[in-house]
Amino acid sequence: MKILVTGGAGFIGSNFVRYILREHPGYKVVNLDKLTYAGNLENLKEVEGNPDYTFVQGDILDAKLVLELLEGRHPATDHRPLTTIINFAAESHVDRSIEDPASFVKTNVLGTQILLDAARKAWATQRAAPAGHRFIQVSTDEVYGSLGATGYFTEETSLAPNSPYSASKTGADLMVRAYHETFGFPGIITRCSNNYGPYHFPEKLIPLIITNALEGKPLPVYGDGQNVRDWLHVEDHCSGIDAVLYKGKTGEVYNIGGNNEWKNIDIVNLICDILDSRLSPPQSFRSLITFVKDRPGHDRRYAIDSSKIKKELGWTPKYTFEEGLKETIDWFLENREWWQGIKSGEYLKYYEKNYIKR
Ligand code: NAD
Ligand code: TDX
Repeated sequence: MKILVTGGAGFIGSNFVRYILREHPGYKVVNLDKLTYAGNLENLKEVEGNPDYTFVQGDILDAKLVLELLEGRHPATDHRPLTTIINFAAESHVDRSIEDPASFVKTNVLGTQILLDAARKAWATQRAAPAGHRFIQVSTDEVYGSLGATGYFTEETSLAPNSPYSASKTGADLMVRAYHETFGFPGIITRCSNNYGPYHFPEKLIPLIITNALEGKPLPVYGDGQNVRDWLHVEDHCSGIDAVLYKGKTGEVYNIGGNNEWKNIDIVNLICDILDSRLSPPQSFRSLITFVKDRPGHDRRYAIDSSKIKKELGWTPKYTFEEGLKETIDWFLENREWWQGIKSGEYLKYYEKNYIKR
């Protein structure tokens, strides 16, 4: 299989690149990533010399570059056409989307449409897709909006995004759907709940709380801390995408979730307790918890019904949350240089010096 992964230097994409090269030796993976603030080649050190892996720095909005890669005409690749696209590339942080919605529309909606068009051209798709070709759109449960105290998002739940981020992901999903309906394009959409795990960018709740605690900084909890998220280990998300890659039906949507709901304040307390047991500080890390102004339009509750992917594709998550969270906290304890570099801004200088050849 010859795969174009976009956004493979980010949190989930880099975990997926490592996962796929480990689980499927011989697969060829080309990673196209713009290396925004969230992209980090340190995440991919482990696969750097792997002959089955190629990194190309570039933008999914660059239609010419995407087509060159898909048709095997790009000089950095081995001149083989690529038959699969897994689109992770996105602006992914809700808070940033409130500050700057336009960049989310550009990358998430227009970027996805440009990828779809390039794939359509490269794969010469008219009403029927050539066998074995696949476009997987990595989407999110946030497209369904917010739940009340009960109920779950199924694949049939109507789309009701509440933030510019989730609206842009919804736009992308609808574009994938429209290409399937109109052109017979082999698109599949996955919608996953909140991920956590190694290489999670420290602007998101779990890594922010772990790293702020280790720095002795306040642990900001938005609003009353009662908002609920459904957390899944990133490796389990990767295995879900892998199942869809093999057995998913084109034109379908698959929800992926951990059946693991937590109130934000309970997660923050749990992280503090694990850190207390690991580091025995003079005062509990809980003393750093600070309630702050709520996020505007803050979705109250997400909860995913993932029975379809379980029943139809045989996927099951492997991690329990307690085990996965402890492992993740240990990863952040052992990889201080990684997150300290990002948080101090030193990483940017390091990265410009080492990676960007202008
Ligand atoms: P991330 O922000 O950590 O990584 C995004 C990556 O995309 C970065 O490497 C960045 O450099 C790259 N990128 C951004 N714009 C680009 C462009 N124009 N061209 C090429 N590359 C570009 O995000 P993440 O948390 O790893 O999320 C990956 C995908 O999964 C996103 O599509 C997101 O919507 C989706 N998702 C995330 C979660 C979650 O909990 N993090 C849950 C469900 C779905
Ligand atoms: O400092 C914080 N304090 C806080 O209380 C931050 C950063 C977040 N929160 C709250 C907001 C949310 O209720 O924690 C919850 C999780 O927040 P984020 O980590 O920002 O994630 P969320 O908004 O739920 O979106 C995430 O999951 C779905 C990803 O960022 C998206 O890319 C994904 O689609």
